Amino acid sequence: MLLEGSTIEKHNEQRLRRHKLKLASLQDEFPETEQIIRQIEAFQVAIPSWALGTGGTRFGRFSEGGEPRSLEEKMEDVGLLNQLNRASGAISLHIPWDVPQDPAAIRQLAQEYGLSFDAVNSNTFQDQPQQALSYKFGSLQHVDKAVRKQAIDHNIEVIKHGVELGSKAITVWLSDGSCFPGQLNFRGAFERTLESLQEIYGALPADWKIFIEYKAFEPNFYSMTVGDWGQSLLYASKLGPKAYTLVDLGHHLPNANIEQIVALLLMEGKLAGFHFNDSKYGDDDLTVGSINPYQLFLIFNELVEGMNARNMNHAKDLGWMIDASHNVKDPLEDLIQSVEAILIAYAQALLIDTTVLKQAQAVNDVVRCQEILQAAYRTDLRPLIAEARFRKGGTLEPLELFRSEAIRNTLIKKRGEKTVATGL
Ligand code: LRH
Ligand code: MN
Repeated sequence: MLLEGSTIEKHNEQRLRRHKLKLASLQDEFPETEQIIRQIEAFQVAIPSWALGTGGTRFGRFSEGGEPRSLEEKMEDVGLLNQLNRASGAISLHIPWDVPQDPAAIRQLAQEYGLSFDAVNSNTFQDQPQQALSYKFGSLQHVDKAVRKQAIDHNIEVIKHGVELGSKAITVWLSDGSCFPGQLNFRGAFERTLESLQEIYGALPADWKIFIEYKAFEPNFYSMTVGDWGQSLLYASKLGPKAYTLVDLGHHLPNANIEQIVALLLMEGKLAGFHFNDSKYGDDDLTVGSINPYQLFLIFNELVEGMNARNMNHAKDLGWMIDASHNVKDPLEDLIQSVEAILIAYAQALLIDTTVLKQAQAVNDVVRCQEILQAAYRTDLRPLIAEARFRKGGTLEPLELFRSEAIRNTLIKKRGEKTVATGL
């Protein structure tokens, strides 16, 4: 369900004068606004195909209604998101939740919606109905070679699906680990997992990458076989130049300094990119920037500094993906807020005066350093994000338009109250 162009024009007309006033005051104060707007225009965030329905927890699931019933309808929703904010022009598929039955038709549909395919995700953390061997005790780490082979074959099959769609990377997140001391030989598990990953690495097309996603706990609660950035980097370094470490913001132990991890992975040229979300306790998969927006800003500060140090293309050289699950919010409203939070953190990081910051760091002027960072963080750059959207034909206020057009109601009329999307 795409919006009429006239609907967006009418929405923007009603807001344009107020928007231009706010924009002008920023342009007066900051000569770099034009540069920042252009960098925001180039920035695209991939939407997870598994987060277009209502998630839920083991305690319950409360559907919003009108959820996408197929990959085609999921692409329709991402197409709509992209029409609203012109910054969600990519979708990240999870196999087998979203198998492209007819790749040619799916590619055609993606073209119509202006979408590309970001990293594809394998799934050896659930047993599928027709599956021969169980992943109860792991997949690539499993003590049984036959189970490891089944998991390796699945990952190679996922790569094939990705190649058919034009994707250029596979994300491997393993739930593998142990729940009790003594259950697992850590060295054995690492060596078997590395050997398995080497077979998957060997199946990568020349221009592909493999993203090794780490996680501190859940669903295993004593050890995870890819439990932190160090372990993921160890795998990625032993695998080769096409292997990188993917940072899911919710996969750290409490109070981990994620921005420092990001700075060092970037320094090593081993940062794959991100699964953006937010959390207060565990892998809560909440809206990006909803709990700790300052941490997100500090992460983008390290990203901008580190990418510039390596002359990287901000928009293209890292994987910018959301990984969220919606328990009490409308999935599309949640994703609109998440993309906005990412673009705001990026814009604020671009506003940091890195020259004076380096000077203050060079003389250990700790107070000045904080003042320089927080001056950028405390600047409301939402008009720059809105201007970037507006220049690309998007809406000045995506959330307002989503609501004023009662899009969820339209989706419910079209799809029904009780539809359930595949995914988390
Ligand atoms: C694991 C994870 C991983 C996905 C899954 C949907 O917690 O972050 O990225 O495969 O969520
Ligand atoms: Mn993730």
